[in-house]
Amino acid sequence: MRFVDYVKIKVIPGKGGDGIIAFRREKFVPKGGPSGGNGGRGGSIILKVDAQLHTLQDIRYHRIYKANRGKHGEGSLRHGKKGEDITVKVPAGTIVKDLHNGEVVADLQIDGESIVVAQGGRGGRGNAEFATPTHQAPREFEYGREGRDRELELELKVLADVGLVGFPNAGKSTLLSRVSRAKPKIADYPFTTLTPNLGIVKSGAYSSFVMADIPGLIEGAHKGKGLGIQFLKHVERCSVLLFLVDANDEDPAESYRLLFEEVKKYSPGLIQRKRMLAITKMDSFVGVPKMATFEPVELFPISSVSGEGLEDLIKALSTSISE
Ligand SMILES: Nc1nc2c(ncn2[C@@H]2O[C@H](COP(=O)(O)OP(=O)(O)OP(=O)(O)O)[C@@H](O)[C@H]2O)c(=O)[nH]1
Ligand SMILES: [Mg+2]
Repeated sequence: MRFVDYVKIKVIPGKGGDGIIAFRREKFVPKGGPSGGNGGRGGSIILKVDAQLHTLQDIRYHRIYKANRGKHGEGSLRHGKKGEDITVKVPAGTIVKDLHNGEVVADLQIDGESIVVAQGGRGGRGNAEFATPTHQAPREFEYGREGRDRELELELKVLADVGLVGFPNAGKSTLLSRVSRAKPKIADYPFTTLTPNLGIVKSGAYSSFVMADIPGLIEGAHKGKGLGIQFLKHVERCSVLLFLVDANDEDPAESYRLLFEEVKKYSPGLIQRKRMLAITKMDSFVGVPKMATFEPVELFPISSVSGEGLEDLIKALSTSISE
């Protein structure tokens, strides 16, 4: 399973501006030539990849995109202005489908890549364009064309950037709820989380990353014990594994070693990922937890209750994701 995000949108391109009929007026020339300008093209709707985005969340709140029409032509051969295009930012990995025929319109993968999904209507020609040597005072002109509305489905396979790994009750879901808008179930007993939760963590004005909270691991997990292990494969493509150990554990360093071993036995590749260790629930712990770990790992004492250490943690996660 990957996390799949869907959203349906409607795109309405602008109509083209009309061409017009006009004739030049000049001093001493009773009837000048045709001078009606063309209408401008209507605005188009464009989808463009923005690598800063990780979900379709923003689009979920704004589902109809309508571009303005082109301006009509004017006299003196002035053409109407083009309607402004609307650019909708989407995350990399967005697949665009036409809802009417199910056809895949685009598979947008690369930052900056863009596609016109609804072309603005063509502007109509003004009468000047219809002039020929034998037809010098044309009265023909065209109206602007309509663009074609479309209903699209955007699909994104979400790959989490940070995966939370910890024993049951370590405070994984609480951390996610504190640093994102996700609302996972939290309770004072193990195995509260049964399926993964995802949250978007804002790490700056324009940056964010995806954090995945998975069910707690238990010893023997690599042999299939418990729930958490089957979800480890979802974090396999995370850039960072954040291990969480309760400061109140008898020996937090040992808890970390056990978790490390479980993940390593499950997947030697996975444990190669960048990893960090958060010592949780620092607000409820008196003293200094034993943190001499068996391997050098970046340590973050945190509390999701008081907020202690969270800013530093997010900064560090964000930095190592962008590396
Ligand atoms: N005092 C204190 N309690 C916390 C903190 N973080 C979590 N807890 C409590 O610890 C308990 C377990 O928290 P959860 O977030 O559900 O733990 P989890 O790791 O998601 O647990 P599972 O889903 O069962 O794997 C809850 O009672 C939380 O209120 C913290 O920073 N300080
Ligand atoms: Mg949980």
